Amino acid sequence: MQLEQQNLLKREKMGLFKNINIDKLKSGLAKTRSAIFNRISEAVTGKVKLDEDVFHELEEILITSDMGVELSSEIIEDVKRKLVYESVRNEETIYKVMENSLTSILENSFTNVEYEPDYTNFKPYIIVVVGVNGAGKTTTVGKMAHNFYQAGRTVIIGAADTFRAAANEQLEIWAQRAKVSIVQKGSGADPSSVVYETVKKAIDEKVDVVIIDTAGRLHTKNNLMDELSKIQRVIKKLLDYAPNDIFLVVDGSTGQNAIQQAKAFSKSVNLTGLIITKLDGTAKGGIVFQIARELKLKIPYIGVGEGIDDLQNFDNSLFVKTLIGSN
Ligand SMILES: Nc1nc2c(ncn2[C@@H]2O[C@H](COP(=O)(O)OP(=O)(O)OP(=O)(O)O)[C@@H](O)[C@H]2O)c(=O)[nH]1
Ligand SMILES: [Mg+2]
Repeated sequence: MQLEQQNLLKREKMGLFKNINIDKLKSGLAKTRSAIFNRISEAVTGKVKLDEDVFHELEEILITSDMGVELSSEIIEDVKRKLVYESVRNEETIYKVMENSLTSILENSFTNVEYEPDYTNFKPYIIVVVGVNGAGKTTTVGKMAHNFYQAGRTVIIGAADTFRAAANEQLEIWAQRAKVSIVQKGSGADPSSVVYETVKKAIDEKVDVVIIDTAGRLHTKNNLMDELSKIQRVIKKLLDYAPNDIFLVVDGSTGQNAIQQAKAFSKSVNLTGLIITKLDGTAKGGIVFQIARELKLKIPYIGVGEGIDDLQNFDNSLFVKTLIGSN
């Protein structure tokens, strides 16, 4: 048996592959974790009584991590209410109660926990990745392709960023790393034509997943946003159920702006989820809670580094545990 085929069988046996690595999450979220966890520890250690000053300090910590003024105050009120039922009110109890409060924010914001494309009913399953310049789209497409390949799926990447000359080369390198195929045309070609060819090839070759990379665009530029609507229409013409997912990639270190971007992109395409990247580079990972709460869009993945393995499946309770320490 060919080595490649053996590998494929091995990967298929693994079944539903989730890229969740607790150590990676921990190191990737270290900055936010220390901004929240270590500072809470400082705020409560040695305090005989948890008075208003302590709660005020806790609220400040949450605000500094970018959870927003309103949400932070709501969390602290919830923590206070929950603490009433705790017989021992020490540092450990504070963490437990906070973990509880933060997890429920995510749970109440979206029902998804486990993102898994429905390959059975939709083949090929089509994912389009959109976002402003430099958000991390191309990198995310490469990492996502790797995740699907690891799950034993066949993947084609469509290089619909025909705007920048270097974009093709960058995506091609990612396709090689992830061991998947790619469809590309010269720079300046109509992005929709690349999309058409990619989806057509996926149908002909019975490929499981298509991931389309698109050019970065300012969400305030109408003509560029129209181009995305056109891509969506072209896909639908070939497959009436598609695209299955349109993911907006947002840079986690840009804070509130992510929410504005999501609102603007939603006007041109039907966003189905958000991928928050570069959480490793920021101490303000609390933005994830604000984003989840305000947009109520699923978060299939988060980016916690530049490596191929650094696109981690998002899991509500694991995310909170990683930030608040009981992991
Ligand atoms: N630290 C870190 N860097 C990331 C992450 N995701 C992407 N990057 C980096 O962000 C930079 C921009 O990433 P790209 O993938 O090129 O972004 P893009 O959205 O495709 O950019 P345009 O196509 O120019 O709009 C690169 O240097 C990536 O390595 C992440 O999760 N963590
Ligand atoms: Mg790109």
